[in-house]
Amino acid sequence: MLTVSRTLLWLGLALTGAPGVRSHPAADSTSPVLSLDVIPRALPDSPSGDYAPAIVDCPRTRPSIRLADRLSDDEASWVRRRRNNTIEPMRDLLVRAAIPDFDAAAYINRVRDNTTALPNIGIAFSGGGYRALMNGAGFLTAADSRNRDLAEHATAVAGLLQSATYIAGLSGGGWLVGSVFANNFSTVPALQRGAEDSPLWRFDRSILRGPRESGIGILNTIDYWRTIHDQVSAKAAGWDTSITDYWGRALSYQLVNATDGGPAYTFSSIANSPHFRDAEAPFPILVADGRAPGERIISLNATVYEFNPFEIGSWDPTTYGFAPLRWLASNFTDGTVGRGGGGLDDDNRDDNNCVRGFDQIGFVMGTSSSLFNQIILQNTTAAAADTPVPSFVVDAIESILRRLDRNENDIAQYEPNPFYRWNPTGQSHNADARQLSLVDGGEDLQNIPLHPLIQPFRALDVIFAVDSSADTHNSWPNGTALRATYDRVATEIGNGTLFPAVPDADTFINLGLNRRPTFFGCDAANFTSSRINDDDDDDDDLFVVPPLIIYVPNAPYTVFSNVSTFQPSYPLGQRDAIIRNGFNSATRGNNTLDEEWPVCVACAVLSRSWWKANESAPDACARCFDRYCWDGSTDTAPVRNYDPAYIIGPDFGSEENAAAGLPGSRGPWALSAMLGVAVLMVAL
Ligand SMILES: *[C@@H]1O[C@H](CO)[C@@H](O)[C@H](O)[C@H]1NC(C)=O
Ligand SMILES: *[C@@H]1O[C@H](CO)[C@@H](O)[C@H](O)[C@H]1NC(C)=O
Ligand SMILES: *[C@@H]1O[C@H](CO)[C@@H](O)[C@H](O)[C@H]1NC(C)=O
Ligand SMILES: *[C@@H]1O[C@H](CO)[C@@H](O)[C@H](O)[C@H]1NC(C)=O
Ligand SMILES: *[C@@H]1O[C@H](CO)[C@@H](O)[C@H](O)[C@H]1NC(C)=O
Ligand SMILES: *[C@@H]1O[C@H](CO)[C@@H](O)[C@H](O)[C@H]1NC(C)=O
Ligand SMILES: *[C@@H]1O[C@H](CO)[C@@H](O)[C@H](O)[C@H]1NC(C)=O
Ligand SMILES: *[C@@H]1O[C@H](CO)[C@@H](O)[C@H](O)[C@H]1NC(C)=O
Ligand SMILES: *[C@@H]1O[C@H](CO)[C@@H](O)[C@H](O)[C@H]1NC(C)=O
Ligand SMILES: *[C@@H]1O[C@H](CO)[C@@H](O)[C@H](O)[C@H]1NC(C)=O
Ligand SMILES: CC(=O)N[C@H]1CO[C@H](CO)[C@@H](O)[C@@H]1O
Ligand SMILES: CC(=O)N[C@H]1CO[C@H](CO)[C@@H](O)[C@@H]1O
Repeated sequence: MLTVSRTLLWLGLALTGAPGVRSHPAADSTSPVLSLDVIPRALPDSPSGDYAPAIVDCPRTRPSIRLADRLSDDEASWVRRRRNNTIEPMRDLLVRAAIPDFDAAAYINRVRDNTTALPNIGIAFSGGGYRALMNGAGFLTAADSRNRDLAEHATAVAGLLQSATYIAGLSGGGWLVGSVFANNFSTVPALQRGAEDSPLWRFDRSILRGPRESGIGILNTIDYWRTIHDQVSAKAAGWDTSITDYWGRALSYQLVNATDGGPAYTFSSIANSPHFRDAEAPFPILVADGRAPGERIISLNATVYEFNPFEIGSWDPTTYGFAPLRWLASNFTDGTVGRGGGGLDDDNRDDNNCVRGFDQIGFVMGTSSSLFNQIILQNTTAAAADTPVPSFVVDAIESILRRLDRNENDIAQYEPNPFYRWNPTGQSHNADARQLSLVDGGEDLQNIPLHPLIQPFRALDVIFAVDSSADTHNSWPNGTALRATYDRVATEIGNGTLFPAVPDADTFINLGLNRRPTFFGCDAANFTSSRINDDDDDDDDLFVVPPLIIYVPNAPYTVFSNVSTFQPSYPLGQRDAIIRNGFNSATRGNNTLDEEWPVCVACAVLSRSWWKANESAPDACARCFDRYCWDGSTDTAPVRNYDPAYIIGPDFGSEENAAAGLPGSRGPWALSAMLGVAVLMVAL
């Protein structure tokens, strides 16, 4: 009876999120009474019920850091279930592609129980602010078989999301992935529709002004910032804060469909959401870079950290460990929490307690995109007169800057450092630092989050890399992100990762590799191939060949989607037009640019499987590979100007476009639209 009422009390507290609750120890262990199946834990999982983390009792099995010498047990068992769930969608996708002279259904049936032979798919969304979010959202729309009304046009990639094991995002791409997973694995069209009385995906209103309303009623700019300021102050009472806290909170209003941007939502609680629990969605990963103490410039030598629903950590030898994300900000020392004996600290406090709620989802998204702290900074420190950010926020940020040093304004502060005194390789840069400083995942130029996806333990066969980087003077990508990853794998910190060769920027532009999808690493035989036997008999030996990369660059299919990285707001018509442009990129204009595009995607997905089985690809695939694979040739003539023209023609199907003030809008826009029609009519 006593147990029951205590359980109910705990449940009540947990569900109402009463501030300061110290959870019953059993709650976080694998007690049969309080197992996950029984407790309907939802996403707003922070024990404070608000933005601030809270001190709680440690679970019976104390959280600890593990070596990065394998997948975590949680991930490994989750992935087993996920891969099983990808079989049917993948079969549908491959059958629909109808590769001539190839029976995809029979093939998948044959390899379904062989994890080595069954294609293992990842998707990566680059950084690039709202541009990256929107362009990536177009790809995601096409890849999601739940968008049935659009799926008939998206035959090449529809169901790719359902077939993928991993999905990674960085900075603006992380907003996309984070927003989808924070909102119960919503589809992109649902996010575009938004929600009543909610600022969800209302990018027409600047993040500086804040929303008109947020669940509870009308907000004004002062109330908005006052709420954010109060939340960050509550956290600051117990933990170090940075500008990223303000930035992440502001972002959340647009990305998380809950009152005040869901202050109690954590990244680790994605693990409790139904789609993730049932492995019906891919494994989401966000990326940030580590900044060593005293370091200013982020180079390729920076440690790359990842956040996933179970862990935060790095595969790089400079950290080589993972902490359980849920317990971030507990006092880890050399991999364990507390002195073990339940000692008291100087303030007579029990230093063996644990902390939960630090991995707030907006803070994680803000960390991955900390470069955008600039949007707040440049507009707060500028002429206060017409800035919409109220002075009390400016003052708070100024005081953080004074504390930090102005050059560190892109930083997210993680204190205590979970990797304090953790140095299994002797190569750590920050084992002695109390703080772990993380910055925007794109600052090392690896602007596509490929690092987590090329880890040999994840054994991916193919990665769709959606690149919305602003590399050229006109904010189009030129392959810099791929080159950065290629260069890094060859260095010591690359630690055995592999990546296919990619050419220089001029070649990318001269050969048009950034104006159409391009496959890199098609020929597996071009790598010295061998196999790491992991000494068990479950057929998941690691092949020492990198995944095939399907590079999907942002290009002007139907709209000039090269909007400036720091543009703070977008009319909804422009938002939707850029998303459609990304859709047209993923589908080659609904196959109008290449009716064999679905065959070519299917060939790329199966390519590594055929190679592993020593089988040759069907003839139709050879034609695809001729067309889409980079064949190693270069054209390094210096590019003076890269001003790509429409690949399809202006997206005049929507009147919003013309109204949205897009580049070349109104007069010229309408004119080019009419010209487009004329050209089409002549062509027909
Ligand atoms: C694989 O998925 C099927 C449903 O698609 C299910 O019936 C089966 O139990 C699953 N197998 C495993 C090992 O999870
Ligand atoms: C989440 O999505 C699932 C499946 O689409 C749905 O059944 C469930 O009601 C949703 N949950 C919430 C809280 O919206
Ligand atoms: C947003 O939340 C509202 C209220 O909970 C819900 O009805 C709606 O489906 C949600 N929309 C999305 C896109 O998550
Ligand atoms: C990166 O680290 C290597 C040694 O590990 C060093 O030789 C190189 O100079 C470093 N590069 C930069 C840019 O710090
Ligand atoms: C962590 O250690 C610091 C410094 O000793 C202490 O102030 C803090 O209370 C500890 N936190 C917890 C949750 O025990
Ligand atoms: C390619 O992009 C990089 C930045 O990522 C830029 O410095 C370089 O000038 C660009 N080169 C060309 C030819 O566009
Ligand atoms: C976008 O690219 C076009 C050329 O392709 C260029 O004319 C335009 O100025 C660019 N817009 C931005 C914002 O850079
Ligand atoms: C392709 O189909 C989608 C979905 O119907 C549509 O929005 C888009 O405009 C089409 N693209 C072209 C180039 O017609
Ligand atoms: C699984 O597939 C791999 C690669 O094709 C092959 O080497 C291995 O023999 C297969 N295992 C079984 C049990 O068929
Ligand atoms: C094959 O590998 C070599 C050596 O890494 C590289 O230079 C070449 O570009 C690669 N070819 C292709 C087509 O990737
Ligand atoms: C709303 C606003 O003032 N936005 C400005 C913030 O700062 C950037 C960079 O200086 C400007 O481009 C925005 O217009
Ligand atoms: C393949 C490879 O080189 N792996 C190394 C990665 O780093 C750890 C820690 O330094 C080594 O133990 C691995 O051998």
